[in-house]
Amino acid sequence: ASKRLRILVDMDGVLADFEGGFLKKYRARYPDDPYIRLEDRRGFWVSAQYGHLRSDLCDKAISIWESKNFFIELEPLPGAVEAVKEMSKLKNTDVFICTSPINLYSHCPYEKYAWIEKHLGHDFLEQVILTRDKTVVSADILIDDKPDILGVEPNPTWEHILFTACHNKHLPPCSIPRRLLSWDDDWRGILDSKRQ
Ligand code: DGP
Repeated sequence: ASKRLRILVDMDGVLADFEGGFLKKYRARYPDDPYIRLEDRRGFWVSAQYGHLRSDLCDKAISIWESKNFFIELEPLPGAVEAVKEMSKLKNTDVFICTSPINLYSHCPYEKYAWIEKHLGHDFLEQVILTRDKTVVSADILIDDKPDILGVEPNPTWEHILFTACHNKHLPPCSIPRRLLSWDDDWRGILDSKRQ
């Protein structure tokens, strides 16, 4: 049996290298300030860890992703573009990109669309969902690197698959969702397990 599947794929940290892009631009802009190596990142919120390192670094971190061209210039994560294209070609499979833009809307929403057109093609713009609350979107699977995905819906329809990132790889395996370690991992097997 093969029921039709709807998959939500997050963008930053799953398709686009937010952490790598952030660190590169932060170090270029603030070469004399301390920084956090990717292997030392803990917690989803970059600004929180930078603020903890030194209080003025919170606003400096935020200034990086609030800058024009930050989101459009993010590199795709290894295998991401190929995997999503392949996933969307599977029969009985609908793939949507589900991403939360930052609230400073001058550049980020525009650049997210431009990134998707550039890397996945114009037709993929039909599949974009911009929302700050992913719990109200219905799907079978949400592939996302954020460990706690909360919103107004207490019982989202999707199963959260945690995409491994520098900030979440040390979380204890109990109490957290199933993982996808990278796009080389068995995402097809996870989809098949939901088709029943
Ligand atoms: P999503 O991955 O769709 O849940 O979107 C979360 C966005 O928040 C993404 O662009 C990364 C960004 N982000 C990472 N750290 C921070 C932070 O400390 N503050 C804010 N405002 N955004 C952050």
